[in-house]
Amino acid sequence: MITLTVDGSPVSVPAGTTILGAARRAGVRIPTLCFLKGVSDVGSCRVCSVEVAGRPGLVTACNTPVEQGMQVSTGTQRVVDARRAALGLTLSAHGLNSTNFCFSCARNGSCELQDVCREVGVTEPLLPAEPKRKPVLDGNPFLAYDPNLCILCQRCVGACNSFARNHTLKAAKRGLRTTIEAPFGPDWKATSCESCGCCAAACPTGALTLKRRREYRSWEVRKTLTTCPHCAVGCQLNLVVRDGRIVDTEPAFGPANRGRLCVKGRSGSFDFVQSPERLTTPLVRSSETGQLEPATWDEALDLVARRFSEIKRDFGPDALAAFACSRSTNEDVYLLQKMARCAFGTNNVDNCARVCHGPSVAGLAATLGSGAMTNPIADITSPDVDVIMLVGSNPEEAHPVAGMQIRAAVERGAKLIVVDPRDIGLAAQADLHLKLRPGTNVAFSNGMCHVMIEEGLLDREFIDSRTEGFEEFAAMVADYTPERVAEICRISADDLRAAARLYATARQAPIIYCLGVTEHSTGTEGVMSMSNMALTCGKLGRPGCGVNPLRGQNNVQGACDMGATPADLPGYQKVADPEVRAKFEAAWGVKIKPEPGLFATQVFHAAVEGTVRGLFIFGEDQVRTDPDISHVIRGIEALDFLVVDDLFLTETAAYADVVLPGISYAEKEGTFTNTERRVQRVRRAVASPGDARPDTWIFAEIMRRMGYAQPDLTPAEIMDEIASLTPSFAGISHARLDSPEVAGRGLQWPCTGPDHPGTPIMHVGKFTRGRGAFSTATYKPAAELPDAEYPLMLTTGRILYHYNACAMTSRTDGLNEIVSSSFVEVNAADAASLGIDDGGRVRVESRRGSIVTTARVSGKTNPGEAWMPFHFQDGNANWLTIDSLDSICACPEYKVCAVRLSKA
Ligand SMILES: Nc1nc2c(c(=O)[nH]1)N[C@H]1C(S)=C(S)[C@@H](COP(=O)(O)OP(=O)(O)OC[C@H]3O[C@@H](n4cnc5c(=O)[nH]c(N)nc54)[C@H](O)[C@@H]3O)O[C@H]1N2
Ligand SMILES: Nc1nc2c(c(=O)[nH]1)N[C@H]1C(S)=C(S)[C@@H](COP(=O)(O)OP(=O)(O)OC[C@H]3O[C@@H](n4cnc5c(=O)[nH]c(N)nc54)[C@H](O)[C@@H]3O)O[C@H]1N2
Ligand code: SF4
Ligand code: SF4
Ligand code: SF4
Ligand SMILES: [Mo]
Repeated sequence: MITLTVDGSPVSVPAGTTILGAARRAGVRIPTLCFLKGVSDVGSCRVCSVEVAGRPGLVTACNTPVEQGMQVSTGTQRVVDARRAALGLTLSAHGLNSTNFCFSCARNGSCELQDVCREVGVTEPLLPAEPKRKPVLDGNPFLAYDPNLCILCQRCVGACNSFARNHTLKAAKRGLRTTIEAPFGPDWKATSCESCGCCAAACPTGALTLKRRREYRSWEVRKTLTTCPHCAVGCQLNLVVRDGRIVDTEPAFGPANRGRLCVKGRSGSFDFVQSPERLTTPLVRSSETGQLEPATWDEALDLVARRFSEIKRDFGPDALAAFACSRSTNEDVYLLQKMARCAFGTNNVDNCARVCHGPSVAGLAATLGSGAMTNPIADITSPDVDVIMLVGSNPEEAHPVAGMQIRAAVERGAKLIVVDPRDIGLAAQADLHLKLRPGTNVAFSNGMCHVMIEEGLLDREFIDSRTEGFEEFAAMVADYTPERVAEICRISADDLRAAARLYATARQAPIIYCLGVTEHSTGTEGVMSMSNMALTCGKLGRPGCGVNPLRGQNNVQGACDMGATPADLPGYQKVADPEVRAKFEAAWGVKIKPEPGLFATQVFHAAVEGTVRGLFIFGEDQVRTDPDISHVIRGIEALDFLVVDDLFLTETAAYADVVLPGISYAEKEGTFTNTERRVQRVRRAVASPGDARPDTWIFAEIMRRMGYAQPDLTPAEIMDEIASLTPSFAGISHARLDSPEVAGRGLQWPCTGPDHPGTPIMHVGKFTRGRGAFSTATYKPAAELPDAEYPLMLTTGRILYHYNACAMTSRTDGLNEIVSSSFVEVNAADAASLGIDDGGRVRVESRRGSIVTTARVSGKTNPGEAWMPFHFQDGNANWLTIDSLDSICACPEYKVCAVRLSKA
């Protein structure tokens, strides 16, 4: 600790604290302008200048560290004069003149330059403003840079470099002048800018802004704190509302994002809410026209209840099934599964985790006892982490705010191992990139463990005290010599050895993985292999370690936690367990079947066979997102009765007998659970459109009309019911989440009582299942390998700017402007031999279907391998993908199928 005085008051602070920090601690306010905590402390504006006894010149408080015995004065005449002069100069650079004044500026009223000038009492520029106007750069769909208003404080540069870690913005020297090189001109697309807007959020003036900022003034709006509706990072943001319309977003300081947002959260999270294409009234298929026609809620709900009841009576409850929406709240999902179990009477209920991280739930439960991310994002990207191993995960595009924090960890010195068949962005920063053949993860990780065991890099004490099954496992991996694995995975044996050494010898090293591991016919085995690596070298139950699936949808963790799965009631309590059933039967007043229901991916097969006849789809678009679309359509057409509850008339909804308009996250109260098991609040910011109704209201109405007396409960009351039945949620309530104690950090389950603080790191001291279990899964090739007829291996995935079937992101024009149509990435060698040019149209065919799309020729994939996103309907990859399913939990093999390419 260092003791100093600020304006005569003594204060003690840790070494390394700045004068500004010490003054704040002492309760002394020093005005600042260019300073932004954690983002920028270049000291360029000199507004924070202070006097230090014994030093000739003034020093900038924001970046000068304290020293023992320092005497700081913040209000002497010399300081005040200097501060006013500095601000006067800044105001001159700000270029206010007859064509350019505060009234016309987007930030008028929320400008930090205005604020600090008022505080310091500066009203005039020191020098006359330059008359010459520089052009405004506004080629980017979301962002604009007006150099005339720029005060060269460099906060934007700091935000891009140290916050977004994207290094797109630069401060350059032109002679004596500093200039900001902001790439928002006509050729902005050629830069690495991700349009995240972190720079605009940091700019204190109206120089670098979101264009939409021009449309409102700060005094006209109110803000609602909520959770991003896209990916499972769970960024906290404010929806900015004027006159009942969302006009903007602002980042909040949530535990996972700490002030950051990506382009989808910042700019893609509200246009869909107020899109004119939203469903506003129930639709019922007319027996006369065969078309979906508007209907009243009574007509629609009575029909739904009558048809489902008839199917139940004639074919039994298991002829019904329901799919839950992982984009919606925990409270919605809980009630949906309750509808399936209490009104339908079936365990045929599932959610999109089936096609996504179902293998994580199953594989981690089998090896560790709990199917969730073991450590928080801040922990696995902290400065203490030595090595990050990223397997089949592209966080810069799919979990961008986690990606920013991974980039930061790597820039701070963490080593990075990327295990991915493609040159994802992070591969360029990797110390080792194992560009393995898709579908070979189990061989890779068996090889890793082989090397760890062979070279004595294992943690014997951890293995002995905390795991079981090691001897059998070690015997199995003995066959996976680096040379054999290198051949299977098409990587170098030396790289494999190097990766094993790097990972095993690190003190803190998390495995972060995603769909490159799960979406395979051997996905669950792939996940168990991730556990094997961590168990072998004792990297579990400790900070900065663990096995960390980045979950996909904003609330897919929650959808699984809430029991929208065929074998589990809420909190992974097994339907097969008589005690569990007895508890729920007593609470719900119904009998629950002991047999697990069908997996979602089995339901369309069952429909074709005639065993499932009625289906309720809540917020999923399988006709775009399930593998082998032709098969999905056959299943859907075979159903007697299909109900879709969505925000939009999706491809799937177009096949429905009844379409029900639900409401979006911005129109409801509730909670989402992010990938860190963190339950966070979702809050109503605006009214819902037309006659759209809360999804919970819809489910309760159907339940009642089918004869189950479900009371109308508020989302807070539903959470209380969840807590009363689910030990791991027992301490969670809306009241507690809104309380000052918890607000802003949420609660990470397990949270077993009202005083339980939640659980940031799992498996500390003991695994949820007792001992960690090694898996002895051996490598099995993917279900469909390339052959003479279909010689290329196709793998599919995501890009930054669009989300799944684009139901939501396609309503934002700026995102569509950046990219809005399908493409396939082909290796240059394959393209050359097929006569395919970059940008040319190509036909892609598999045994299941054929599409035409645009070729992107590069070296991103290996020869013999192609990659495409599945977002775009103009060439949807899912006409091609195969519905071969994971043998344990029925996840489809989206990541491998065989195709052929030809010039179209
Ligand atoms: N922008 C955006 N973000 C999203 C989504 C979105 O649609 N758009 N969707 C959300 C959802 S639902 C999910 S589940 C997540 C998914 O997030 P991710 O899983 O990160 O995304 P993907 O692009 O599907 O696949 C990740 C990587 O797996 C690699 N891969 C393919 N096959 C293999 C293999 O056999 N082995 C290995 N090691 N790697 C392989 C691919 O090359 C790819 O880089 O993203 C979420 N976030
Ligand atoms: N080829 C290929 N295909 C894939 C994948 C892949 O990697 N490759 N990934 C798979 C994965 S991981 C996933 S998760 C699936 C995703 O597949 P889906 O779940 O089918 O895709 P989404 O586009 O997220 O669909 C969500 C729907 O919910 C609606 N919705 C959102 N919020 C609400 C709400 O509050 N209430 C109501 N009623 N509706 C709401 C939206 O309008 C949208 O139509 O796609 C899978 N498909
Ligand atoms: S939008 Fe994001 S990536 Fe682009 S310049 Fe700004 S901070 Fe950098
Ligand atoms: S654009 Fe804004 S943040 Fe960047 S240097 Fe100019 S005034 Fe500062
Ligand atoms: S990283 Fe995910 S949660 Fe965060 S703003 Fe982007 S899409 Fe939303
Ligand atoms: Mo997903």
